[in-house]
Amino acid sequence: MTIKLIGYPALGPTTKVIITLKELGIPYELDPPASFQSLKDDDYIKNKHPFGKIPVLFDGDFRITESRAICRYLASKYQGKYNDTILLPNDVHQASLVDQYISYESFYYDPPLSKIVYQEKVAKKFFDKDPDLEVIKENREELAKVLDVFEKLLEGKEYLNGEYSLADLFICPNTNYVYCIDTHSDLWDSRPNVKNWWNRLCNRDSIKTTFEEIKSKYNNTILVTHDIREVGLVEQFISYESSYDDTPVSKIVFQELYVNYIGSTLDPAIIKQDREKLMKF
Ligand SMILES: N[C@@H](CCC(=O)N[C@@H](CS)C(=O)NCC(=O)O)C(=O)O
Repeated sequence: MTIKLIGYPALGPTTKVIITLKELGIPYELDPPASFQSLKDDDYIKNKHPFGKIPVLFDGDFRITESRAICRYLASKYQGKYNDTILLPNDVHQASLVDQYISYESFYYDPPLSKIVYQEKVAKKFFDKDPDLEVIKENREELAKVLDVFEKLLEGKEYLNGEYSLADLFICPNTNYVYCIDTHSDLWDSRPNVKNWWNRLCNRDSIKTTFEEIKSKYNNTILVTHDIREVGLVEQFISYESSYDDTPVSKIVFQELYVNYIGSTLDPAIIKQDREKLMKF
């Protein structure tokens, strides 16, 4: 049974799941939602994600939401099935340590990073707001402190838990967004252990190809296939078209083309009136 992933590949949580699927060699189908607004439809909330979010994964009848939970599920069920990659160790102590690093990632590393992503990549594009330089500065400082700790944690190790795991994988999507901004890459590059770790991660096949796809298809912008503003604007223009423009056009079409067929006579006053309306639009 093919695994179906609902999400937009260039958005961090969906990217995490895609990297996990690739790491484990699991075949899957991507099913991007019709629009961001559709995530709030009753049907979507009832049958896909109760908070109206992406990603959502279906494995046959089994449905699971939330990127980290999805990736853990995939590793627990499929690791070892299609290749030898291990993302969650079988040993209970090692697995618990991976959970510990995931917790560092979720609660210390990701929050300041996400705030920088929001200011740099989302505020202008989606809300037409200039990035708040004070927020960026504060969160850079916070992230720098976290990276100082990571620098020590990575001493003598290739990955956070020694061996590569979900903890390393989870940091990749948002780090990629911020690292690609020239004014922020120093945060990683100025710390030798962190820098080597990040380079090692970027050279993994699954991560490299995923980032290359995001760069070539989406130019490292947060959302491109279904840009929230473009979708909103298209819907707005459809509404203009059906509510305003189409009404006088339809009346002229009726007068000019159909009245003959129904044995009636053309009414020049209606045509004149609707031509005037149409010109205003
Ligand atoms: N904790 C969730 C976060 C999911 C999330 O916030 N997804 C965003 C896209 S990156 C979303 O669906 N936003 C739609 C909305 O909030 O309306 C996860 O890791 O899956």
